[in-house]
Amino acid sequence: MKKATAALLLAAALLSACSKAAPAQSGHEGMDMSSSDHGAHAGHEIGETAKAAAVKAAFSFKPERPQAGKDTNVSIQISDSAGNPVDKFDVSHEQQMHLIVVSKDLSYFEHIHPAYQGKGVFDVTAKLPVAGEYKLFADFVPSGQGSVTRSQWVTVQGNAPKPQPIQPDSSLTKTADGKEVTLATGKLEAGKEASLTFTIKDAATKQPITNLQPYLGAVGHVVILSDDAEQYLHVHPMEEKASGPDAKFMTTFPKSGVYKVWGQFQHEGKVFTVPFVVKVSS
Ligand SMILES: [Cu+2]
Repeated sequence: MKKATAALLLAAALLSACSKAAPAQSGHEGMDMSSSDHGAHAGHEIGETAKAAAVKAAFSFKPERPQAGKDTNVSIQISDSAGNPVDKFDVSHEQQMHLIVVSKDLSYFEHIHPAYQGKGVFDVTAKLPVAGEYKLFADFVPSGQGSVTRSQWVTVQGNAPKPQPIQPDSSLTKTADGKEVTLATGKLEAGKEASLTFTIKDAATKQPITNLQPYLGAVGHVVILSDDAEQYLHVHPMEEKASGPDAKFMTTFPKSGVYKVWGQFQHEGKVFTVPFVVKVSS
């Protein structure tokens, strides 16, 4: 009798554990950062070479449970399929690693550059402004292996603000830091090459800006995420040496759905970021 009860309890415990695990697996890689293999099973991006696909990234945070608005140290250990540190990285767009940090609702976006510390470890201080879930994307190039992207969810403790809905923009003209930026796209279809052209004007005078400065070695940078933060695209301009008012990018959206697009440009020594939300049809 006692045994039967114990078995039943165990079965119940297993069941509840399973039902808890299921949404985390289908939704995202899980927010519990205590486990170290999340980076590894975040999956490799389309187009990665076989060798690059075996590259693992283990993210760790200090403090282990990041606090809203406080400095969080993010450390990323890169290793190969055998678990040995990868210690040679190519510089891509002036940096050995690009790290994109977004909140789950994509209302928060940060693009920072972890510094290489040796032995496969990159390090950076990030600020996660409010409670809630965040996803980090590390972009890097292990020498001779092509570009790699690895991601990790992390939770900032506390009462998270209500997520902001991600809805396609009715107008693709935005103002940021005194610039008026218009995004022109052709028809956006999943799996087909799409062009994204940003045209930048002075918001006050409406004069085209023709002296954009190189930002990370190019006229601009574009990061694109699907609304569930599963599809990540880092796009570089067609003509890196352009200086405005147009900056043209080409990319291919892997699936249909809603995507957020951040364009980043530099003018008079200051980087500005303009977000757009677009819909990609099937
Ligand atoms: Cu970067």
